[in-house]
Amino acid sequence: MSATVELEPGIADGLRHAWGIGIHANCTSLGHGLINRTLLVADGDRRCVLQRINTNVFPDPALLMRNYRAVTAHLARQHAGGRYAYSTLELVPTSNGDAAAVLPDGSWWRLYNYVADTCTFNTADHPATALEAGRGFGAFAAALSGLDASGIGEVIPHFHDPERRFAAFRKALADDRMGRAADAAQTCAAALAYADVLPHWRSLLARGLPRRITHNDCKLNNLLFDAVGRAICVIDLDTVMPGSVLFDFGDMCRTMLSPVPEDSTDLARVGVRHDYFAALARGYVEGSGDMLTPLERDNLVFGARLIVGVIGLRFLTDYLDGDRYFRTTHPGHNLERARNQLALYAALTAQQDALQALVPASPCADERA
Ligand code: GN1
Ligand code: MG
Repeated sequence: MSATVELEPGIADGLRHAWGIGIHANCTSLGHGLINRTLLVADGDRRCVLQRINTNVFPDPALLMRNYRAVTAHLARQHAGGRYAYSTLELVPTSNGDAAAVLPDGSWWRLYNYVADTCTFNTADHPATALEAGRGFGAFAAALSGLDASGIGEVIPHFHDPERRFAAFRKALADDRMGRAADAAQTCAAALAYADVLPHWRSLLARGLPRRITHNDCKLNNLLFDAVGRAICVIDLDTVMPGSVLFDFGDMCRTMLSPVPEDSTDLARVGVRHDYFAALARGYVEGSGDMLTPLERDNLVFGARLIVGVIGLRFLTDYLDGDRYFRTTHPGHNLERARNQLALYAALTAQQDALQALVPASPCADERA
């Protein structure tokens, strides 16, 4: 059970006005997000999830909330029509009917339903979890394929763009503003190997890799499970925007193939479990129905390399830059995360062909070149 979090009086007042959250409400920290602040609010019998949006990371919170509304409304319609079997987050509007409350200090807050009797996992402990997660995120992607993309803005432009992430890393390394590059020399050398993925990425774009509305943060812990291990609800919809299924599949691989979490320093254990990959790929192909084109399906493992590498670069860039982006709990935390992810990237690279051979040949949508 997490400790009670005391809200500053100005914030508590603002939240009372916006949603009638009582002064006796009990707030505790929830989840493992590295960006937003998330609290579980228990107010009498009412339980809700309260989030403060990190406006350094999401500079246009109004756009973010418009997306959020469009996505949750679309998923709710799909669910009601029997086309999407999973639950959806439901925003609780403020007393003015707004999707979020902007408090006098400029902070942005939102409230949504708490999905009771569910839990999250940071790593998968059984291939059945990977199968279930693959199906859940696959169904989510398929459900979003019917959403009018013109209503969804890019909340963080170029979020998973490998070229830009690589360039940002090289700049941080050259600037070395905190004088940390020497400590991290070996990790930086490993990160430079990421240049290997760029030509193939460019070729996929040139060959018409579909741009779709994707989740863009498909970590295992962004899926709620019930007590018997069934996937119930996809959460953390902040980064839903135009992207590629390779990004989503990559994040799933990132958080389910290795037996240890992304910040484990036990690098000897970082690796790829083939039985988990087979289960995940099967689940994703099944869950997404006939959505995947052959180009997408044939590059799912490449997507894992792409995203694991991107996140390794982002952690390392943040370390070199003074830990200004990701929440850390101790000095060197981002460097530890980077080492872990770059070790996973190397394992995926070495095993790419064997893994891709495990992707089931599904009924694929026709190639749309
Ligand atoms: C961040 O806050 P959280 O944990 O949902 C990040 C993701 C990273 C992840 C690494 C907006 O997500 O891209 O994969 O940390 N989100 C943003 O754990 O940068
Ligand atoms: Mg997130």
